[in-house]
Amino acid sequence: MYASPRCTKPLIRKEWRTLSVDERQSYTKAVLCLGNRQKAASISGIPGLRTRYDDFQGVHSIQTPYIHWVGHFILWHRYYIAAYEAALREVCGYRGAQPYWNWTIDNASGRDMIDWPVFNNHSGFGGNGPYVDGENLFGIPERRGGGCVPRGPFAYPSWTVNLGPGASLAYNPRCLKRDFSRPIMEWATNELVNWVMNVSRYEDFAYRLENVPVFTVPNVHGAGHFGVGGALGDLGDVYASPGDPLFYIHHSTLDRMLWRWQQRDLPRRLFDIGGPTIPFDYQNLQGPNITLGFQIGLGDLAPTVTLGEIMNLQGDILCYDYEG
Ligand SMILES: [Cu+2]
Repeated sequence: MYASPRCTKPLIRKEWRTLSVDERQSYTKAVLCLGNRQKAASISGIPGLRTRYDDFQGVHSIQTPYIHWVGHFILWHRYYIAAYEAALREVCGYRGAQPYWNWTIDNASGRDMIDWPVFNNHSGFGGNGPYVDGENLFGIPERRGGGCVPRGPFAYPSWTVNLGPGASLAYNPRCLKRDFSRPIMEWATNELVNWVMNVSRYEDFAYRLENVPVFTVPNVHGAGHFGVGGALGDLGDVYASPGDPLFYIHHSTLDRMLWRWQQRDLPRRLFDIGGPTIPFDYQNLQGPNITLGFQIGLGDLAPTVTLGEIMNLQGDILCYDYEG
């Protein structure tokens, strides 16, 4: 009853392991298409862009200082993923919806990370890189990789990460790297998910989702980034992390958490918003909180919208839902 008349057939986003092998491969093929088919770069001012996939990584990179540890963190990424999903469908003929990766199921399974469905070489995103020695600035525990992902659809050179590392926007094609850390990945439990969701105000939900950026306090967002990216992998690079296609299935899970939380009291939570406009300014010493009228953009990838316009997954702008 809260759906817009413009959204009659929402795309249904499913958990990765519930897709058939064919469906999984059609998704990774579409990602490869975005990354490999040379397309005119559509974002101006980023010299390193070569592909449509790079457009997304580039937009994330230039906005990184403004979209993390702010009230709109999860909503910016909601809109970003929806634009990515649309590009997979419109540019690469993908017929499905953006999948999500429920890591709590894998953690509860007790299986080795390398045996998890998302890391399968044939029907997933490939696995860890081989162990290489390297600087471990944050002291990521039990890092196990760091080298180039050797097999699967995103092995070099069929897949290249073109931007980064860090905030660099120069063309710097290189292999995709992963550096698994089981203890960090294991943060992502049902218990932690429930802790994030067990609040009544959006502001508190948003805070708990990101939590403080230290490696002694668990948080679900960091679990996916640093559990897979570790110290040397791309997913652990705050700016360049969308260079690893896993970024999008990880972040979809966070978006699903927000939607599930909103659905517990939809009439109120379609309109409840808060949290700082300036990173870490939770006391509002430097600026106000966000409001429903706060605008976010994705450069040339999609029109600028207000947060109020993307609160509803079945509104005038977005049109999708989550299964499971
Ligand atoms: Cu991000």
